Amino acid sequence: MNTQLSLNLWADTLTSNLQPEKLSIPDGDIIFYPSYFTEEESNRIIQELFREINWGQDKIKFYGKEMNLPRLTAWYGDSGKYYTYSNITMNPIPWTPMLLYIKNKIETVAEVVFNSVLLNFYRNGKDSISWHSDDEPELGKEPIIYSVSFGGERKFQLRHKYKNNLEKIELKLNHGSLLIMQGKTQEYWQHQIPKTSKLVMPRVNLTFRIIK
Ligand SMILES: O=C(O)CCC(=O)C(=O)O
Ligand SMILES: [Mn+2]
Repeated sequence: MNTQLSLNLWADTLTSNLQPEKLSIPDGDIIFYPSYFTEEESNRIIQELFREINWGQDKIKFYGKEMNLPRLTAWYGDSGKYYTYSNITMNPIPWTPMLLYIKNKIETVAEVVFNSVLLNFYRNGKDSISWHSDDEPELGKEPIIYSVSFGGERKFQLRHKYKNNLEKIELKLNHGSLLIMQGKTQEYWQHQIPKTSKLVMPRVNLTFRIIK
């Protein structure tokens, strides 16, 4: 092995951190790995995702009016795993080698195998996703969602659906991080990425899911 390559591999093991942080929240189960992917690897991944993903502009009906979703999206996965989301039924595009690489890498800490991924591209601070739970019937009971982020850091907020006395929870989803939501999280909590007036870099988020 040449010296440069072995130094790079050594640097990679030093900066990738597989130590999870468990959030203690009532009625939910959330685990966060701030640097699941190294910075170098994350840079490589985001460049490829910008280039190769078939990003689309979906629309939603809001009070009878058609509006663009404030982000670009794409849906990849095993064939036949249809997914309905905001009244849009999506047919998955077959996995690319890069998506399979990310999927295999996160499955090393998962006890499940994912069969699909929803990708969101937040072009700037005006792009967002508003309060929702990932509780569509095709995800089954207690969905396991592995959410990977690359690019500009954005605020991720959680609020309890019924206990109004609980404070909102806020996390920063940074380049290379992995957020796991499982157990009763979707039943009791909603989450969002709010818009921001701060200057933020473009961001790609991938939520790996299991469609039953
Ligand atoms: O971009 C994110 O971190 C969250 C995306 C999300 O909640 C979703 O796609 O359901
Ligand atoms: Mn979600």
